[in-house]
Amino acid sequence: MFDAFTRVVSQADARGEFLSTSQLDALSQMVAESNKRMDSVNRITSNQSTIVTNAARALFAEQPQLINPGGNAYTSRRMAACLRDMEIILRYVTYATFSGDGSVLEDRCLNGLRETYVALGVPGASVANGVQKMKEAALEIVNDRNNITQGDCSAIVSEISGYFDKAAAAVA
Ligand code: PEB
Repeated sequence: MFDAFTRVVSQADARGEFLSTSQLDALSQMVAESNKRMDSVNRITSNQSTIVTNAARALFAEQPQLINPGGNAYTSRRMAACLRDMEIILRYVTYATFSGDGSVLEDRCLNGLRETYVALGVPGASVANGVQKMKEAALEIVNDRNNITQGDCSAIVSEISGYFDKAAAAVA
């Protein structure tokens, strides 16, 4: 598991080189912009249950077969597992966002997830759809113009977006 700093250090160490100016510049930029990162994580974290619930509701409205008898989220036990899975994925997206590196998400959440879903008969494409809905909701909160000091959040938004996309692609 890396963060943005340890990843750069480990790459430089593997080559036996000092950190390059461009690496230092990129990390300085990241530090300079770190309030946006912390604020984004804080916003997603404090709205996590709303994000998960609304995304699940929208998913089941679109794909009611999931919650009908025979559907993969039918019965409270499976519904609970489904909501929990969405929450786990969102949680790892916040960890990746916080550390500025996707490896925690990849190694501890997505690795083997597709195979787990195939084995369980959980429809991966539906999970991916749910993840995309969480992405929309999360980014709306991160970008909420009524609540943030106006500024350029495009870099952090596209980084967060990439983590959700990675999660969706891993199970689709
Ligand atoms: C992954 N999900 C399920 C299981 C596991 C995971 C390991 C089996 C064990 C269990 O039931 O608890 N666990 C989860 C995860 C990590 C982890 C992401 C990462 C660290 O440790 N069913 C649907 C929807 C979707 C869904 C499309 C969006 O119809 C999910 C939610 N996951 C779902 C369901 C089950 C499950 C298990 C319904 C239960 C399946 C079953 O027991 O038949």
